Amino acid sequence: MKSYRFLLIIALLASLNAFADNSVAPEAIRPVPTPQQVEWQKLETYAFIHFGPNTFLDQEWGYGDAPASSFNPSRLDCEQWVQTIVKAGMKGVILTCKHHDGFCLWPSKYTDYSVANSPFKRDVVRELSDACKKYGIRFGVYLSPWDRHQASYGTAEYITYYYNQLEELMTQYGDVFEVWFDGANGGDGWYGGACEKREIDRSTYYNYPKAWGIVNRLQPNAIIFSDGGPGCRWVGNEKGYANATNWAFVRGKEVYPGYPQYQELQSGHADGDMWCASECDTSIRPGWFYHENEDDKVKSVDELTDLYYRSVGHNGTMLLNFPVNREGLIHPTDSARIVAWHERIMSELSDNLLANAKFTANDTRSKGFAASNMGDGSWETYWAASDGVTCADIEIKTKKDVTLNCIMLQEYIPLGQRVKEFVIEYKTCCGKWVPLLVDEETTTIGYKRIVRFHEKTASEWRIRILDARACPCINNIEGYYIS
Ligand code: FUL
Repeated sequence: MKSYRFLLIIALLASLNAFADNSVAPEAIRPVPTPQQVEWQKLETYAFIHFGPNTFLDQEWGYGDAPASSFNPSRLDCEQWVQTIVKAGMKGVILTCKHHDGFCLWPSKYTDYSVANSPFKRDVVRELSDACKKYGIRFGVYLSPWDRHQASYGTAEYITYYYNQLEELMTQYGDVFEVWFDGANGGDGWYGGACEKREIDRSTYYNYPKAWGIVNRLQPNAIIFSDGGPGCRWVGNEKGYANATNWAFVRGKEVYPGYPQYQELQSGHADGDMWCASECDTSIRPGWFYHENEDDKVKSVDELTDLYYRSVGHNGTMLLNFPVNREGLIHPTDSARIVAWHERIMSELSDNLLANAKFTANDTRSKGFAASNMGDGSWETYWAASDGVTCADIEIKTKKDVTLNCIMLQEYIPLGQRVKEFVIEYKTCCGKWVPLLVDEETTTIGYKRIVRFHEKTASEWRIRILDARACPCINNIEGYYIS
């Protein structure tokens, strides 16, 4: 058995280039993420903004018949949005450039139904993308395929219109980190566009592969969101959480925007062949758009904190919506709430009580670690078991007793998501290993798994990996006490 101080020594040796030997790295197990998907998942939290005529008409799904003059914010300030988002520790923002009502927040040259014909006139997409550049966060685009304004909706002409608008957004506003393809398309009895009878088959009408081709060509680093990716997937609910068991893959040929078995997306497909991690979207208020009567219904810090642990802590990302109000600002209650939430998360996860612990494993690869060349001259290190070993124990010893009620685990995902089942134990004073009391299943880990449990005090802990798709590769273990 090899003993080492987990990441510390590994990082030290890596920096000395003492083991720049790729032969120690396990083989990847498919599916694997692209480097862009890995970077995207590391963003962890980012914001959504819903804003448009609905804001002024107290609606959620506008019919596309509101006059452009209804859009008239009195003191819009995209920097105020971005400052709030930055203070909340979030790394990007996605704007509803066009929602289902078809109104465009930029002066699209393909329609007169846009800000250009509103009393407001200004290009909101420009102002937000500029603010993102100024404050160093990512900018993303939501462009609803479903359009209830365009008379051509339902015909091939609309598809050309949609692609043209996508091109405008992909070329005129700098780098885009994510493009949101909303699967919503009305329900039974809903009409799509001004003249459309509900006859389209959304799985073929939009020719999504072609739309995704436009994104790939013009914004090769952008992550494409839809129910089934290909970049990241909807989590199958709009409540902002993923299941504890959560695979970052789906059966690629099966899932499409509007996928009827969408509840499966809460856990992904264990036998999936396409990497497609989950994005957990929800709104800080009940609605996506602003409604004055929801000013006292903003999610509490407790609720938001719980959602963080069940999204980021369940191997997903957290996409939290702010309904910008009629002034064109994030409401002060929402700003204060999200900043308080960020402070709470920061304080709960700031003191890693396992930072100086000693980690040992009952199986390791020959050199006690593995290193992968990132292709840009840098190396990433992680603990990995020998090839063929799919259960292994990692023991953790602290110098003194510590009280923990939370452990964070991370897999080295560039080589695939591996762990299928694990249990966390502590050693009692009589030397007996006892499992911690966890209120949810301990199955998958993925990019990040945060396990909260009933607190225990001990100086010896262990992570028992009971089953994995291939030898486990773990690159981080931290422990916290959340008071
Ligand atoms: C849904 C839409 O119908 C809602 O209005 C909202 O935009 C949400 C994020 O996605 O599918």
